[in-house]
Amino acid sequence: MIVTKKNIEDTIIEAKKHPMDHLLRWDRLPHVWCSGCGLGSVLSCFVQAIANTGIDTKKIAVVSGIGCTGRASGYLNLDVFHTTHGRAIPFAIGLKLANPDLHVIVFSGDGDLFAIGGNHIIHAARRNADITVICSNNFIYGMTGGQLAPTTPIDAWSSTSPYGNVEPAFNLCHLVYSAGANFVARWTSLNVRRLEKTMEEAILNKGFSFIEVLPPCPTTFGRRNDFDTGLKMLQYFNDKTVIKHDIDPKDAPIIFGDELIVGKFVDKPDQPTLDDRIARISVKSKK
Ligand SMILES: Cc1ncc(C[n+]2csc(CCOP(=O)(O)OP(=O)(O)O)c2C)c(N)n1
Ligand code: SF4
Repeated sequence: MIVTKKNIEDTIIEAKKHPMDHLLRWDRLPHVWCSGCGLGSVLSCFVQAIANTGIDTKKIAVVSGIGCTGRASGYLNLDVFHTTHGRAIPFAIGLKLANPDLHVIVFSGDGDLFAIGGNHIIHAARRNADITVICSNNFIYGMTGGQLAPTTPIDAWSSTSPYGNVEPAFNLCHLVYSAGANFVARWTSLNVRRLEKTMEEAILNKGFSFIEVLPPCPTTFGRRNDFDTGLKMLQYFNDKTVIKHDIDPKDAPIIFGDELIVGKFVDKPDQPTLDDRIARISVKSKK
């Protein structure tokens, strides 16, 4: 090949391409997330997991609510929906019921899914609706300035608990498991390989699959709670994380200062899903 300025430039452009480029919307970047925020790592695991599943991307839909986490859907080069506060789950269930061949994935924040959206998520789990939910739990309402969330650990500081939080936090994994979820896991954003693998499994699992991911939020949670850089929070995760698979999620509450239990807690793929039950009545009604 004759070496020209043009083909050197083409080679450089080619080398700069990332293998996951096709799953991202480059026209939407740079993203809005703060320096040190863990959401970029979580999104990176997510696109890699999608690629690993081998599912035709035309058969994937991603739904988010609002907040910093909710912005993730806008960066994906897939069929994505940035919905209203707390309504990602009913939107996702509607998509799945209308087109059962779709793999529908909800990617949203702890405030969005378990505060205003709390009623929807417990009923989606109760029905064992065949969707995947990835919940980024940064222990706070990030985007709106660090207000107390139902996940804020007891004693933690937030903009609306200036003397420390007096309310016990939800254990999200226990909540969805006790409601009926058949796949439940928790990782921090530091556990990238495990998180990626678990995301792949959750997307392929039939039934209500739930992954809680803990990313650092140095800006609104961290700076009020001695983790003013992303690195400090990651160091905390590194020091405190203990991996336990196949446990009852009730034994894995998040209490700051204690060991932080992560792992694939529940994987019971044989439970009938909402789709299975609907298919059964459609067969009966045809008789
Ligand atoms: C109906 C409604 N009420 C309030 C808001 C304001 N709001 C925007 S983001 C947000 C908090 C989101 O928290 P979380 O889901 O934990 O996401 P994070 O920003 O922490 O990733 C709230 C209350 C809104 N957008 N819509
Ligand atoms: S406020 Fe927190 S969650 Fe939101 S982008 Fe900044 S660091 Fe990330």
